Amino acid sequence: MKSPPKKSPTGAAEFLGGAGRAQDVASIRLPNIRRVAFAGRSNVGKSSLLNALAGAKVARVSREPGKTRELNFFRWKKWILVDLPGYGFAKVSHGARSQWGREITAWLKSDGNLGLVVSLVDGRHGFQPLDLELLAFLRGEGIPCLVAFTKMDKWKSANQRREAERKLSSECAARAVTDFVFVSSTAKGGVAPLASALHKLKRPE
Ligand SMILES: Nc1nc2c(ncn2[C@@H]2O[C@H](COP(=O)(O)OP(=O)(O)OP(=O)(O)O)[C@@H](O)[C@H]2O)c(=O)[nH]1
Ligand SMILES: [Mg+2]
Repeated sequence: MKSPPKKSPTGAAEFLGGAGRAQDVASIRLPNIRRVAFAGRSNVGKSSLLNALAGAKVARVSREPGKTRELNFFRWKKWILVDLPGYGFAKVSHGARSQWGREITAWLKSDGNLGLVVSLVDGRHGFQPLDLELLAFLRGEGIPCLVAFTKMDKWKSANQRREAERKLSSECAARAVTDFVFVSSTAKGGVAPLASALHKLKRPE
């Protein structure tokens, strides 16, 4: 797919711009409303979840990891949704990977309007070391975080899914993670838990 459309067909979500570096974000004139950022390993489903939430294919999705290379900003309702490049992408050099990490953390630290980071974790694998690093960073910075376990449609039966949810819930308990949801971008209604969590966010002062 080429560059994201300026507006979704329904007009519900609007692409505001993308930045390869934290310092370039300032050149995108972002409205003074809360940002909700989607962070997680490459291919975990960040762009898909953003699209499912907004009800429009505004962010680029790919089977190939490493699709999102910029911080992409979308206006949706009263929020700015931020699609972040993924971390842990094996095909890029170590230097490029740490550069990405630096850019993302620099932006997360500097954006005064950041309301929430949705930390996406593949529901089939649970927390990986880089996910735990992100959580530790967010905690250290006092940035509110909601863990979203993704691809929950991949379980073959309701029983398997229930068992997976039980295991993931205890992983959360072990790590003192209290805010988490189970989502699927492909299942109809699979993002309802995320939407309701967002609606509970405090409005900007
Ligand atoms: N079954 C299933 N597949 C999903 C789901 N979410 C994403 N996918 C698939 O996973 C792949 C990666 O999705 P993306 O949304 O591009 O992932 P990303 O985290 O934005 O990836 P990068 O931009 O590369 O970091 C695509 O093939 C999606 O169709 C889901 O909830 N269920
Ligand atoms: Mg992406």
